Amino acid sequence: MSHLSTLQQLDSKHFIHPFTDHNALASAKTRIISRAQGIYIFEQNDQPILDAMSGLWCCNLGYGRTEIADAVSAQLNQLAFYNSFFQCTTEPAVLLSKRLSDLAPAHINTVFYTNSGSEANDTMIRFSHRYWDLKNKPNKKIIISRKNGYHGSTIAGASLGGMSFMHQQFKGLDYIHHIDQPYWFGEGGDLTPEAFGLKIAQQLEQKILELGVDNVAAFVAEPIQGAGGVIIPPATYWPEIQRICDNYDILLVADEVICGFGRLGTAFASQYFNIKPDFICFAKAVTNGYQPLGGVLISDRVSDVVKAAGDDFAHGFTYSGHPASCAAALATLDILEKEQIIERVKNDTAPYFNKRWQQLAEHPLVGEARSIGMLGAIELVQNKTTNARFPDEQAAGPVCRDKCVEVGLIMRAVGETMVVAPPLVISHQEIDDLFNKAWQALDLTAQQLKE
Ligand code: PXG
Repeated sequence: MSHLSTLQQLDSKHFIHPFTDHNALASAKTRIISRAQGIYIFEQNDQPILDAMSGLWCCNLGYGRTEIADAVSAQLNQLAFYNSFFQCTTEPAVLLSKRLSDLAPAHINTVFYTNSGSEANDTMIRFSHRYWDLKNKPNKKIIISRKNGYHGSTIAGASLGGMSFMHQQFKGLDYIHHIDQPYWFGEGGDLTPEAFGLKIAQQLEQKILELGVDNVAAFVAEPIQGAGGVIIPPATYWPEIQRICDNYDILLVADEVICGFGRLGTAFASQYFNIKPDFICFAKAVTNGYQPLGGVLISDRVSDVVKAAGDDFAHGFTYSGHPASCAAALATLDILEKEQIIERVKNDTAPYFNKRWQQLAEHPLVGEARSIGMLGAIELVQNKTTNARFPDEQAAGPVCRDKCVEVGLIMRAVGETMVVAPPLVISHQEIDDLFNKAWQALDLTAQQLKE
């Protein structure tokens, strides 16, 4: 038996994968990725596959970044671990806190570290509750989030998330409430995008009034929904959300686990949309995916109150501010700065990517091609005039995903929406490669669905 088959057998027997149908996996066999360079990943057979999902929305600087690997290695050799409890810390954790504060909007100057985006969202709930308790408003405990949002898979993260298929498998927290998503293509009906954006944002106001303003702590949303299908809200949406949060004194949380660190050509999407969140949740690209690290950036108005409380904020993880993860993040931020990646995305890479991506709208299978920064989505439809979908038994998304792999491209299928988040360092030529492969995969998908 080949080494590959042995690994696949062991995998099938011993490894429960996240978000995976194991019957389907057993018949398909796991694909084992063995190496990667630049924006390409390789399986055992050595065919390059263009990774238009940056790992899982995280390897924004591409693969093979020896500077990050070396920084982690040097830190592990000098001090592999020490905690940041009990009035201790380590140098990388301190330096990273300063760097992240500088990168964040001006009203944000402190950070709390976690190991993941899910824990970042748990942490922002802990901070929200603590803040309102300290402000003598102990009833403010409710968090409002959105249907089809994604905020992770801990109990709090999954409760915040609005994925109905996840809620069917566990009991969510009862103090989390959901409003609709600003998904114009799917749910906009006859409204213009602007009118729809306003209407959906105003659901927040209605929900606050329904639940009682004295009971609501915070509203959380991804600036652009990632896992939900790269849903770009109409231009009217974010200004109205900000107005409502200001008006009712509700904490605003931007979950930037996907949007942060240059994805939209700004350090954070909050700067792109000109919103003023009280918390920014981050993870993923902060280390270019090289080490697990997440956290919450906290506004001065919240952190001043929590710091001044006079007793412990009783929250933390063993690995909050792990020195090797912080060293990876520092090396990542060094590259972002040295190679001027955020500016390049804004002025060059994203405009070119957007131009090419929009051309996919001409394909017979595509009802809409939308993009912003270095995020793109296409809606697969059976009928381009009416935007009618394929019937369930024909579902185009999974077919298209497989066809992409066949032609050497990783795109993610979110139902009937294909999404990409390519590495920010992708060149024009590689964007052309991405476009050509996507078109080819769409042709093959159309052909298979016809048969
Ligand atoms: N918030 C957002 C906005 C995310 O996208 C998390 C929180 C949770 O982060 P952790 O590190 O706990 O996974 C995420 C994660 C997908 C997919 O299929 C997306 C994520 C994770 C796994 C799969 O698109 N996003």
